[in-house]
Amino acid sequence: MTTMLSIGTAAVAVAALTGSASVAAASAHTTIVTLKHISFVKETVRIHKGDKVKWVWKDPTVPHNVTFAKRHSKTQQTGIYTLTFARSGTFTYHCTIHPGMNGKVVVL
Ligand SMILES: [Cu+2]
Repeated sequence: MTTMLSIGTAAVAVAALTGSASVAAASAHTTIVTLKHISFVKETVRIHKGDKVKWVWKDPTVPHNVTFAKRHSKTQQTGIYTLTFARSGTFTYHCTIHPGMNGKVVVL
């Protein structure tokens, strides 16, 4: 009885250690932009070189896309799209379906 109990405790300790190790490995930041009410929220995000932006679709009945000059997501109603920004600069994007639905990523 006592032996079984201590094995269980050891297993929990190992799981906790693994969890904290994977958090430490993720050094780049991810900024989330939501597609909601036919707009990008937030419209302008500021990040650093090597960081990611993750767009999350939350307008369930309206399709959108994220379109940059050189890259674009697919048009969809739910899902995500992630890009890593390796160079500094200001990158504007828009949704090709909705005029005025614009966003900007400023990479410092
Ligand atoms: Cu749209």
